[in-house]
Amino acid sequence: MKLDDNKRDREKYPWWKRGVFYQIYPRSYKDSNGDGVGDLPGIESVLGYLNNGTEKSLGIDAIWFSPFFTSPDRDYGYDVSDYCAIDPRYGTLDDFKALLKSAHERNIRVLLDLVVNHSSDQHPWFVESRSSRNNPRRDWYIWKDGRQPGNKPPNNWRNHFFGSAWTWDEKTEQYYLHSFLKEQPDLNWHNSQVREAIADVIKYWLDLGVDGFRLDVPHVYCKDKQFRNNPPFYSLNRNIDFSLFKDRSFMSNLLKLLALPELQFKKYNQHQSETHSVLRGFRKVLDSYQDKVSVGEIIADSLPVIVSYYGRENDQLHMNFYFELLHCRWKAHAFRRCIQRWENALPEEAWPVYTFSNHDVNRAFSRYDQRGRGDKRARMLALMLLTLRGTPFIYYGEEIGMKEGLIQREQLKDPLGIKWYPFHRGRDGCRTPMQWDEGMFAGFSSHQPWLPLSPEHEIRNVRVQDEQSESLLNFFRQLIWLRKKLPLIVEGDYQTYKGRLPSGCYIYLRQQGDKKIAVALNFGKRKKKLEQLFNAGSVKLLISTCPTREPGVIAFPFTLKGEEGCLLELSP
Ligand code: TEU
Repeated sequence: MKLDDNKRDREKYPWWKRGVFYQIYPRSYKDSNGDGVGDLPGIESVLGYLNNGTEKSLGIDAIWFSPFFTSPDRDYGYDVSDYCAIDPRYGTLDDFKALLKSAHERNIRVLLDLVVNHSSDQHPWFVESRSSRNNPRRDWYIWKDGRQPGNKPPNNWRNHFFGSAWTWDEKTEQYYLHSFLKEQPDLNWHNSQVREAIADVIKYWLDLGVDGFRLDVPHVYCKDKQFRNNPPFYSLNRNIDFSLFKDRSFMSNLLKLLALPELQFKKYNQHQSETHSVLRGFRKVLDSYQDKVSVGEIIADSLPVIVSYYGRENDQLHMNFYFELLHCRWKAHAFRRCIQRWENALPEEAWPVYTFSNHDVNRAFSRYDQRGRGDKRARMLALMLLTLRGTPFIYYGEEIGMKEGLIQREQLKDPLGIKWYPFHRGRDGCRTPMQWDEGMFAGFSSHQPWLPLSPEHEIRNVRVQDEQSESLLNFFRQLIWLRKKLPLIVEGDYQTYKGRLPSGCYIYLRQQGDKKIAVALNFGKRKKKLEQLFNAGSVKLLISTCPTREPGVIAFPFTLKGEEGCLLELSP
């Protein structure tokens, strides 16, 4: 049967390729019951801000929620003790159903965070598993005898947060494996019952109407069956693409170096080939429903390795994050190369995802805020995020230019910060409460929030920026709604401008048939003159990051201001 054009387009560009995604960290979005912690009814009460169907709202199409499942919060939700229950601090299952219904009524899809490399040590599965060596669930986690002599840990694997990946259990006299905290024991993905149990979790939420999942560290699921020691970091046998390092910021490279206390190349405890079969299994479950999606948090220093998780002809994850973009230096050529690399690495059927911030890294605004340049740069980032070829993920608060929170040592919550302070202040700074207004608690809560507000919340908030036509918030809104009117932002090819350009400029073209738009970005502080662009006959400015620049037809030579980005429509 021949598909009509519309249907074929819908299949080639389903909702998750067209949509703009938004990540919410539920603890910090909106508190409805005055306990200083965000919750589901709170989120439901502000859905209209995300999308009310008009250009006065952000126009968000899908939300990814960081975990709100029952959790002892040793890793703030990333240690789940019941995959099918809502933690009472966030609300009830009925609250979730109501939130999902309201979101769907607003055409907002909902993605949950599937954290199944590990569970919490309080999960009944682990409680059973550790209760005795012959408990039927013993093999659901990874237990090993100590190495003799001396009863040392079974091998040299280290966890991602520092220290051995093995913890001794006094009662049953064996070690269990944890790739993160000792309160986050790793599930045994070689056990078929575990696979079935997690498939049931996935089905449980899909049956309730959830639209998909973000997958936490899927590359860590399967481990070497022989538990071989990892080779030292400097061994040659490594999947590292050193060219990636030259486009990363100094801080990112430094942190990478500081993370070397792991001092090993994680050859045997991540990126094992069996993991691909787990993901193919997930995909089959998702595909047995309609219109579901998965996005993976694959971390690797090699793009072919990341790309392998899309599977053959995309039979694994629908999308994978591209974290290189979160580490890029503020240089035109760094961004150009970084994006081109991803474009080159992806097979045709694999769909890109872009994001500049999430709950694990310093907020993009502050990363690029050197000498107070954050405001201009945040607008350029927004322009890139919403016009590159791929699905954009906005991190809550990014749209109002929220800054990284300044968290004192005694206020730290994140175990990573508590462990590493002052070398690494942890991840609390990017998880501070959403800023709704200039009130004492920023309209987030009526009570002292669980983390302090980030700086300048008096101006960096929704209420104030809603009223200013030139605010970052209104720039995001304009861009997102413009994007919806220009299908070629989704469907068009991506191509870097290869002609002569003034230094510090990066220009890319998005093209579909004879329709073309170009994005011209000046990363430098000084103005730059463009002589011509892609031999276009006439060029219309659709939107500029510079609020005083009027849209309309432009003539060449055209001068880009310092740290200005323009979205241009080209005609023959
Ligand atoms: O992150 C995986 C991960 O490796 C990062 O946490 C990284 O090591 C860390 O941010 C260093 O800066 C995922 C989640 O996104 C993270 O929040 C969880 O803590 C982690 O998994 C464990 O579930």
